[in-house]
Parts: sequence; C-alpha cells; structure tokens
Amino acid sequence: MPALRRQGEAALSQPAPLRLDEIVLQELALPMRQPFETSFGVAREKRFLLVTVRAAGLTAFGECVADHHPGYLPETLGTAAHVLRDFLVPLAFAAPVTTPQELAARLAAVRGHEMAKAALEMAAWDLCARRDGVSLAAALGGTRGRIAAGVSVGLQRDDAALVDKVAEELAAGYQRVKVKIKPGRDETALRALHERFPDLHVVADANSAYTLADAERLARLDAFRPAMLEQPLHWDDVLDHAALAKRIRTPICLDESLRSAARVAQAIDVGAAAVVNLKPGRVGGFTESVAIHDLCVARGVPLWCGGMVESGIGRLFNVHVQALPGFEPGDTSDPRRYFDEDLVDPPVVVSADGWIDVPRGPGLGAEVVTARVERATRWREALRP
Ligand code: OSB
Ligand code: MG
Repeated sequence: MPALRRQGEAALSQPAPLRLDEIVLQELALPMRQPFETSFGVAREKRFLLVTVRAAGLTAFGECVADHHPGYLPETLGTAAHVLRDFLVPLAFAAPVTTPQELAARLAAVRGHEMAKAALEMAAWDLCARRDGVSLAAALGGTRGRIAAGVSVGLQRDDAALVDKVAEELAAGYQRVKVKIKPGRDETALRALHERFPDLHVVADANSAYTLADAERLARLDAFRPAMLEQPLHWDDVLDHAALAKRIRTPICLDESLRSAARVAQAIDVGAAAVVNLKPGRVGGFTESVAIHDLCVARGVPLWCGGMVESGIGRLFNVHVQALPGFEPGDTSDPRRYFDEDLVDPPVVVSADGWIDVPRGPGLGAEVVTARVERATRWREALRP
C-alpha cells in the first residue's frame, strides 16, 4: 500500500524544519440550530477562535475550545486571544518548527492556558502532517479507519422531552448517549430514561453542579444504572471525587478536572477517576492527549473523547485522535446537529449505524471552506515574526 509506505518513510527520514510565515487569529460566530443547555448555562451561538498557521506554502488550522464565557473552565475566547498573541505565538515564531512535540515543549514555558496552547499545538500537528503527506490520525499513530459516534444531549424542557430526544438520537444511530443533569433535574430524568430504555446505560454529566454534601442524593442515581457520572463536583477537584467514589456505585468519569497527563495519573491513583474524558482542546493539545491515551491504556482505565460543541474543524481533530486504539465511544456527533453549514468539505458525517470515517488525506483531510469561514468572522488579526 503506497500510503503506508509513505507514512513509514516520513517517520524514518529527517523532517524539514518549518519556518512559520504567519499566524492568523480570528473570532468566528456560528448561529446554533438548537440551544445547548448544561448545568452552567445555555449556548445559543457558538463563538470561537480559529488559529491559522502558514509555512512553506502550507496552511494549517487549529480550533480553540474556549467559550466567550468562563462557565466551564476559567479560560475564555478573550484570554486565549491574549495569551496566544502576546506569549504563545511569539514562542512559535522564535524558532522553526520541526515536530509538534518540540513546539509543545516550547509552549510549556507558559503555565496553564491549555485551551490557548491546544489551538496552536494542534495547528502545528496539522502543519507537520501536511508537510509529511500523512493524515493527522497516521501522524498520531492511529490505526482505526472509522470511529464510533456518540451524542451529548443537553438539558431539555422536561423529562418527557428528554426521553423523546434520546429516542431520536438512538434512532439516528448513535452508539452512546450522554445526558446533562443538575440538581432537581437528575433523579426523575434518569428514572424516566431507565423506564423507557431499561438496557441503555446513559452517561450522566453534571458539569460540577454538586458538592460532597450531595453524596446521598447522587447515590440514589445508582438505581437507574447510568454508565458513569461525569464531573459531579468542583471543576478543579480530585480529592472530593475520590471520597464520593467510595459512597456511590456508579463509576466516576472526570472532565473539567483533567487538564494534563500528570493530573490524570493522580486522579487515577487516588481513585477519583474510574473513567477518563479526554478533550485534546482542554489538555494543551495532541502531544498531551497521546500521553493520556497511553497512560489510560497502560492502566486499563476506560477512555473516551469528549467534545466542546466544535465546528467541523474542531470535530475533525477529535475524529483523528480517536483513530488511536484505546478510545471507547464518546461525544463525537454530527456538527450539523448544531450548525446549518459545516466549515469543512467533505463534512463530518455519521453513518446510519453510528460511525464516522477518519479522513485519509494529509492533515485534517478535509478542505476548510474559506468563504464560509470569512462569512462567520467577527475580527481577524494577522501576526508575523
Ligand atoms: O461537559 O462535556 C461537557 C460541551 C460544551 C462544554 C462542556 C461539555 C460539552 C459536551 C459535549 O457535553 C457536547 C458536544 O460537543 O457535542
Ligand atoms: Mg463534561
């Protein structure tokens, strides 16, 4: 197979250092077809930062997962723009980029700001993969040709509407369903789902809506056999989750609290995370993501890929990382559930039986449609060395 031979050669030969010519930061706003409600708020419009990197005649992209409001984690679109413009982009311009891992190491000079870093680091992966003529999946060492599609269902008007919505998503073929919960919208919701779909094990995501004082209430959810309870407690906590794990039967999956491989290892060690939700955009990018993947596989801890309501660009990064063998079905659904028009061509599509193909072309493996990106752009800033 020529593609495989190409890939092997790229890995063996010395990659050419890339002198970056330009990095463009731009804010995009996409109207959402349906609002997405969580315990921390309602999203009606998707605003995000797109990072475009140009070098050696190549153009590469990275989508920042920071929202305009710091309701999920402290970073925002504004802090990401500031940290990229004033600190991360200058580090990227400081020397040619040979590998994305080498750039990731350079960016570590900035503490925190994982979402800002991830957007640039993943653009560097896209850039280097395009240079080497391999897909992002292949560059990461991924082996799967398709990945399982799963869906995250936001808070609905009432339990009956939730049951209908879950039925609709199951009919669309999704291999896994997650629902959002919050105090007062938990027990009755999970009971209604359990009665209607007795064999379905839904993931229940609380987005930090509870405290350890709610342990008894959370233990009552065990009766409805959720697959796992995602991030019930404080967004930065590990130890309270470990204490909660001793008081409920449902496995705990961490999301917000996991922003580095070191934190994932600690969470597993202390019994706070029986399952790991990995979002490349939340952990500083693909280099850290591969480390987290390998760590979870080595320790036998189930791992799945989350989502941040990304456009097709960000969704494609999530698709490529799931070509790695350790991932269980996660939150990667069709971007057109949220957006009328995808920013990539061919679009990310979910088959009737719930699979998404991993693109085979270089880098992202799909064209970013400039006209659509420009139409959605609110501001744009071109940075040069
Ligand atoms: O907690 O997993 C979460 C979306 C935005 C912010 C946080 C979360 C989510 C999701 C994924 O649930 C939704 C999606 O990307 O489709
Ligand atoms: Mg979550």
